[in-house]
Amino acid sequence: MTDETIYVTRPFLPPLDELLPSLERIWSTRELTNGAAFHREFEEALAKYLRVPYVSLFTNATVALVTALQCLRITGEVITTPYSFVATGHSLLWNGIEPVFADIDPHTLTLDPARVEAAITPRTTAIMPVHVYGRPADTVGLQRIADTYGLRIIYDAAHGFGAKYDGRSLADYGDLSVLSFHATKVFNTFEGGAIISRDAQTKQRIDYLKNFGFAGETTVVASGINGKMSEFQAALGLLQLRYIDECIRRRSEVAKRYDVAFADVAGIKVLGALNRYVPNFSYYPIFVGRDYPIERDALYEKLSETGIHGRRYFYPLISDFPMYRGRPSAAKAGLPVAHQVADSVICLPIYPELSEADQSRVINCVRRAGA
Ligand code: T4K
Repeated sequence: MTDETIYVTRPFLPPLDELLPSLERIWSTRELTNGAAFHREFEEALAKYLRVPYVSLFTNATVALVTALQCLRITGEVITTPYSFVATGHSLLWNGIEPVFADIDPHTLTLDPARVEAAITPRTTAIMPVHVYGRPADTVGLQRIADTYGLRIIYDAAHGFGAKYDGRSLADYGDLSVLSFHATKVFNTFEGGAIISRDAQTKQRIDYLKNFGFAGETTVVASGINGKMSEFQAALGLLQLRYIDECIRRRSEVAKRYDVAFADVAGIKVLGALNRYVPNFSYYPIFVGRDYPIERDALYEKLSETGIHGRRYFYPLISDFPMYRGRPSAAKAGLPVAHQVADSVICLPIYPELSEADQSRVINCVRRAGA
């Protein structure tokens, strides 16, 4: 047994020698960025792999979220979830949009359509749900509300790469969808992200917006940002696509072992399978309940002392950070489910190269921590 630190995730990297031909091409062409050959190739390859209409690559998902909101000219109030990474809320603040928090559903762990409906005001223009841990939001319920009230939906699908719901990629829902390719994600290009759009005109606007608004050498049509993915990232992404199915398969093995190991542990709840859903096993959250002998934070500390870096994704809630907590919708009383979930979660290590021996250390710690 090893005593080395076990991290919540370790990025998968393809063999370096397989990347070298791409690097040589970049070195010889001197085309490093601004939508060159690898960028175009990767966009096409991704659209094909994910079976989505249009892909616009970005430097990361946060800039992609900011741009997605600008693309649809979203203003006023947007109803969003407190149970996410801060980037979800920050993308609204960066656009001068008022985030309105609604409580989550205990099964999807993201926006509960009934709570969304109750939060709508004349200033509401859009909904921003998250496919938490790469599991689907209530896409049907949320779309019904959006259609009834004339609202747009931008999905934060940062965790959703490779997951499918009802035979469609999770990135294929809503008006726009945003993926992350950050180092800690199922599919990584070091940093990276993408917006998935439905028609050529929308993709064109996104592509202007991510390139300062340039529509030609001397024409600027919008106050765009610099959100472009570099050629290095795109070349790496193309190579990563060869390995993604095997990565997800290996993650599924890890998840299966956890499922078996925790099935009889009183007070530890895990997320089960869902109908019509093909998971990507991006995270392995456990929820520590009252029947477990010690509290969530005590288990978290025990794991840390043993060299196991679990993460409390997502604790604290976005609504509890200083730039959000003064808002009426951030009050604890209105978000009971989100608080209960955030106070009980720990995400355990899961990644393709996690060894069985290391996973056993994690399992033993969780099984024995309360004993
Ligand atoms: N929306 C949602 C729902 C998101 O979860 C995120 C990002 C976004 C939007 C925004 O996407 P990006 O703009 O990032 O594309 C991490 C990530 O930085 C962040 O991307 C991610 N969500 C969030 C859930 O987790 P930290 O602060 O937990 O990362 P860090 O540095 O503590 O890394 C966690 C573990 O991963 C480390 O213990 C070790 C390992 N690791 C990490 C890195 C960066 C490595 O082994 N190698 C590495 O290079 O935020």
